This record gives sequence, C-alpha cells and structure tokens, in this order.
Amino acid sequence: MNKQRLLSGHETELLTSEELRKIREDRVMYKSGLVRILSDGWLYPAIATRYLDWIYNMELRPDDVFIITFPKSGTTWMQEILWVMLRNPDLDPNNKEMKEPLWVRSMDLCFDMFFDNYELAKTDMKSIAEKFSRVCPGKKKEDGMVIQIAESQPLPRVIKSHFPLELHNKDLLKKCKVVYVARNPKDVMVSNYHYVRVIRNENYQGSLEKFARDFMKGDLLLCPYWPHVLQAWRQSDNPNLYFTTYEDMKDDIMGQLRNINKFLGKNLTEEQLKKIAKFTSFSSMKTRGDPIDKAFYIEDLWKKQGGMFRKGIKGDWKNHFSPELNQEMDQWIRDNVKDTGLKFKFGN
Ligand code: PPS
Repeated sequence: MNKQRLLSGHETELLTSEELRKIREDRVMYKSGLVRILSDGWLYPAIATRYLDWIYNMELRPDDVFIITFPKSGTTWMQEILWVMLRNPDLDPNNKEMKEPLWVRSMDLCFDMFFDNYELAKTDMKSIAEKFSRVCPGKKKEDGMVIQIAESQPLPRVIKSHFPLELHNKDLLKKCKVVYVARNPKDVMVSNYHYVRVIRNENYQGSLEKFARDFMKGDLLLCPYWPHVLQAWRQSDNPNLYFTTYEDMKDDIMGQLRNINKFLGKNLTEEQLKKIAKFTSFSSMKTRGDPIDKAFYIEDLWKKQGGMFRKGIKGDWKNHFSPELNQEMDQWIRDNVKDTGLKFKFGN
C-alpha cells in the first residue's frame, strides 16, 4: 500500500525505488523504506507511520512538558534544563533517576523508527532495552520501546520530539506545555552534517556541499526545516508554547532560565537557577559524558568529531561555507522568512 492516512489526518506516500535511488544514492538503509508525509513532505523511515498514530493517541497529561525541535537545534541542552527544573531542581547528587543517561530519563518520541535501520537492528541499545523490560513488562517491542517507556514514566514527564507540531495530537497545546528551540539553519545544517557522518544508522559519506543542498531541498531524513520552525513560530503567542532560540540561550542563559521558570510556574530561586545554568553549561554536560548509548554511534569517528557535545558555539558555519554556498543559503533563508517576522542571529 503506497498511500495511507494518519490519525492526524495527514496523507503519507511511500517513496518508489526510483525516488529512493535519487535521494539515497542506492543505499537502502531502512527495512520499511522511506515515506513522505504530506503536504510538507516530512521524510521518515516508513515505519514512522505506525508510531505516529501511536504518538497521536498517547495519553497527554496536563503536567507533561514537551521539548520539540528540528534536530541539532539545542534539544539536549534544553531537555536537561527542563528535566532538572522539573525533577531535581536542587541537583541532589543522590537523585536515583539522575544516575540514568538523559535519553532514558526523557524519551525521544522519534527514536523508535530508527530501530528499523539495518545497522541499528544489529546492535542492542542496552539502556533502552533494559529499561523497557523493567518498566514495560509484557509489552511488545514492535509497538515501540521508546514510546512505551515514555508512557510509563513518572509525572511530570519531559518528552522530546523532533516531529513537527502538526504531527502530534491536535490537543497538545491545549493540554500540555511545549518548549520549542529553533537554531539558525546554517549552524543546524553544519551540526547535522557532522552528526550523520558518525552515527551508525547514517554513516553519511557525501560532502558538506551536497548535504547542504539536500537539506535545502528537504531530501534528508526529518526534513524539511522551514515548516518545522514556522509552525512553532506561528504559535509563539500561545500561552502553552515557549519559543526560543539556541542563539538566545547562548547569549543570555540566565534570562532564558528565568523565562522558563515562569513558563513552567516553578518559582525556583535565582540561586537555584544559577546552579542549573552551571550544571547544564556546555562544559559540564560534556564532562558528564554522552547522554546516549554507545551502540548508536561509530566510536572512533564519534570521538574524533567531539561526540554529542561537538563545539556548542554560534556561527560554526563560517568555518565550513564557501562563498557560493553562503549566497545560495542566504537566498533560501530570505525566501523562507519573508513576511514571517522570524529573524535569526547567525553568530559572532
Ligand atoms: S539532537 O541529536 O537533535 O537532539 O541534537 P541537539 O541536542 O538538538 O543539538 C546538538 C547541538 O547542540 C550543542 N549542545 C550545546 N550547546 C551549548 N550548550 C550546551 N549545554 C549544549 N549541549 C549540546 C551540541 O554541541 C550540538 O551543536 P554543535 O554545533 O554540533 O556543537
């Protein structure tokens, strides 16, 4: 069946082998193939359609906080901030949950679809598999380990998602709080490029220029970029959505923590916020180590490029762009932000 309708109402279209060849250069990476979700054309492993319906039906609790981002926009940073603010604001070193890596304390709703990848299917994601058998006894792995762990988590939950707002339950913003972090697309693209080279499910071999052009065309997994960001941007007046940017977090983390404190209604003191800022700084998070399982990445390449905490700066794109690519991307950005009021900072 090439077409399907999701519970969210979106139509899906399985890519033909010719379309697959065009964008994947003959590398068949997902058992189920790839799918586009219309009309924006979100590109996912085709098995995502099953999980998206599950996610759509997932019970939402009023104290859930979602962190939604386009990949490589500062998710992990904000995810840890939200998690400690909600579940360990005094940073108690004996907090039992805190001993687990972030990715099993706060689940990534996108992740189940990646287990459909031939390479990842060969590995055992120990931390996820162990947690699944512990907290979801009798449940079936095929229904999504990560989603089911998320369902079983104690409240309040911090739930991560790279799916765009429109693919979540239509009541998400009525029932829960959502923090959306956007990052300028040049740095997002560069950060993604480094990441896909070193993760097992991609092991990307192409050049940065090709990657950048595919990124602009929306021909990479989890793309396109603009509708993801703009859907959230259009909701930035919604009292249940806090829209911020990676660049604003880098420029003034205390200001951001105060806003989030207010948004979550936490009433944490200035002293607590200062400690949280320090605890979630790039250097502290890097020192504590990668928040994900080793099985996910190609270890030597991963280490060489800096792991999950690669550089953590604004404007790294300047170290990678040719003048031609920069011109092309500037035009693409101008075309897409026109009349939206959205402005990015592009780094020092
Ligand atoms: S993911 O895989 O999509 O969830 O990645 P994500 O966490 O969104 O983005 C990874 C980039 O964020 C940087 N990062 C940080 N910057 C500043 N401070 C802190 N604490 C922090 N934590 C992660 C990380 O280094 C990636 O950016 P690049 O440019 O690749 O360094």
